Amino acid sequence: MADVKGKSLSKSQVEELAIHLENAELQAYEVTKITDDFPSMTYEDAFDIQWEIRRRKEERGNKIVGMKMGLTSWAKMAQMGVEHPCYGFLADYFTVPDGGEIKHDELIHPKIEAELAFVLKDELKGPGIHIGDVLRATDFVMPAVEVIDSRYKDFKFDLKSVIADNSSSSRFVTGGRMADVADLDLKTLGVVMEINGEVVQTGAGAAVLGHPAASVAMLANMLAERGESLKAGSFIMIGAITAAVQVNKGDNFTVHYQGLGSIGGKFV
Ligand code: 0L1
Ligand code: MG
Repeated sequence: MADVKGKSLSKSQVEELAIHLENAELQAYEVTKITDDFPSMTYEDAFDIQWEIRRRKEERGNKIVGMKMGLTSWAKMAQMGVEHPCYGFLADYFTVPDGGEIKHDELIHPKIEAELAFVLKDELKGPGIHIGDVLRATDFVMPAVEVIDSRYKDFKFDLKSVIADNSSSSRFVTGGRMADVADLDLKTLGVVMEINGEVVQTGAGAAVLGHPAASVAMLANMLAERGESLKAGSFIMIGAITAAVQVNKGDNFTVHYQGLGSIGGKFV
């Protein structure tokens, strides 16, 4: 990612912006994108803010249960006017059981995305990780649905602002059947998303950077820029196979995964 090195924000500005964005998340209110007030902030500043939000949650006793990639489809990058995927972390309280209820009032303007999750059996440490490394290190893949909820008004942001906002992470559902990557054609694996019994989106795995494992490889390589890696046992959501769909209170959703079963939930 261009412009990833170098900082323009002080430590106290990073801390203030982390508190600002985390409060918006926890109390479910919108804010304007932070680059409006800090136009010279860098990608490194943006990741510093995200990692400070993560540190604050861990300090309060939350566990980090996984990672997610975002903006991994060329269509979504073009739609949002950004030029590179991003990553975020998944905290323990983001987890929703399959078929469970998601409280709409705890969120601002949630949307759902059909994704897949990879669970690793071996560590992946960049740089230079490629699809083959990911497939060799994968224990299994399984269905996942992400609920994104940008803290920015009307989902209007740029890439630096969205990275600082933990890439819009808020909730996720996982379940269905786990499968060995050797038994799947991940590029053609089809998904069908239904809301209130109506099909609203369909897609195939190749929507994610041409191959779902490419997303995990990119995450390992991006983490390496901060000296971090994906440890054995990591749970990683690869980014949206379908467009994100807005959901309202009372909506039920189900996503069917070719050969991997279905998962769903309800917004209450
Ligand atoms: O998970 C995603 O692909 C979303 C990342 C952030 C962008 C957005 O909020 O739409
Ligand atoms: Mg997503």
